[in-house]
Amino acid sequence: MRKVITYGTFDLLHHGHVRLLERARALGDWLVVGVTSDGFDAARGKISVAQTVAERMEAVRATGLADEILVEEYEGQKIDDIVRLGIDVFAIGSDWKGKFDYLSDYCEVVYLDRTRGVSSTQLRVGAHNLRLGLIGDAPYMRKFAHECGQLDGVHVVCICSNSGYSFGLNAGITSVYSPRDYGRMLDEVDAVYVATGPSERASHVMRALTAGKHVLCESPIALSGEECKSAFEEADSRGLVLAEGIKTAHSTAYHRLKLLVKSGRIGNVVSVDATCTSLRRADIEDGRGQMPWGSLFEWGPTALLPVFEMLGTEYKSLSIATLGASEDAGIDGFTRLSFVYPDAVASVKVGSGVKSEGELVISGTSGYAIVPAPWWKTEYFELRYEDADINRRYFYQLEGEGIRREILAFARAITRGESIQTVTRDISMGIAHVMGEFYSGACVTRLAMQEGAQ
Ligand code: C2G
Repeated sequence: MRKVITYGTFDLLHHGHVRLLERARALGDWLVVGVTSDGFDAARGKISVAQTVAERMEAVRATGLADEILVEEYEGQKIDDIVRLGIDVFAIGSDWKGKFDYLSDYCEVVYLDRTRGVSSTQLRVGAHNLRLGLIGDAPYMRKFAHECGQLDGVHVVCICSNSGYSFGLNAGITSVYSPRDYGRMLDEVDAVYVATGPSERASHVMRALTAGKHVLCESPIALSGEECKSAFEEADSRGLVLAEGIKTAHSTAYHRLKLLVKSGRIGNVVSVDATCTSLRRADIEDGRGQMPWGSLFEWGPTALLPVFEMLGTEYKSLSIATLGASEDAGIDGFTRLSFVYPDAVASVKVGSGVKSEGELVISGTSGYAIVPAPWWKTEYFELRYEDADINRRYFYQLEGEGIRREILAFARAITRGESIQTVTRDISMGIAHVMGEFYSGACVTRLAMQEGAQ
């Protein structure tokens, strides 16, 4: 018996896939089809797959063309499968021409012509085709626009910013408005990404919502709990998606760490200590960025995320010490937040123009988790114990610093009604409340910061 094998994602199965399977089957007497696992696709950067592996396998089974179906889970598995199953022919579409020649050491390799005019990408675009407008001047908006370009069906059509002209041209965006014309931009889009400064952000969110547009807003959404609450109430009353953007929340390593801690792998959590700093002020001075924001506004939400996710938002007390902030709150250079919970403590340190070890440590009653710097975009963490023999290291690939997954979750929330599980309302409210405490001056000790000779 001549055995043939082929592999693929087979997302939203279409006649191009079916023709491929028919021709592969005709090459022998028995066809094995390897369907990629969700994790394997994510690892090879294919994250906008619409269906789960179970749905995709069912679609392949329903064609009646596969004699055997298996899941492809890891790089190199093709060799394992070919040897283990005694495969005679490996067949794959011509878009892979040359890429699998190395398999000819194990069996015959055949490239079959790809069917023109149909693709999963095209079908996915039909499923969600989102016109997105960006407003703000943050340097990372360029990265954001780039990541949108990596996804099917999400199109940045215009930008509203003071520095938008050159940025817009670079990103290939045709409509560029000044912030005065925000209303005109809103007319052109289905959804907005808001990354403006502290004093304007909440009003930009509100204007978009009242114009009936979905919003993805960099965290913090607002500078007080009440403002944040009314933004969510506005979104709910209009049936719109309002998502708070913290890219770390979409990082696979961070998410897995959270699951391990929640399942008790380090015992009860007694302390969460998160530090995030950058010297980005230097970039601002040489014109590469322009964020006259304080460190708490810039870094606070990211650093607060693990605190609120591990310990909740019901702390007993909060005290804030800040260096370099002017009396009207504004531009802090370094800020430390100390939380006391009924049975735990937490500390957050953030700095702009200050450098420290940007790590995350979660201490528990049986061990601790450590995420080395820069923990907010890590691909790696460790669980450590008194007995070092049982320490474990975990690695996960991070595509696009989590931004790509963040955009995808937002797009899916709009087009498919999927709820966003990453940054919950509770956390959004907790972050806005901390911002409120800081900007109102409650529980804040202000210290002068010495100007360093840089
Ligand atoms: N295909 C085709 N014609 C199309 C679209 C796809 O012949 N119009 C073929 C592809 O060439 C591939 C198979 O259908 O052989 C499955 O395609 P995808 O689902 O896009 O999977 P792919 O990403 O190509 O995965 O390990 C996975 C494999 O390397 C291939």
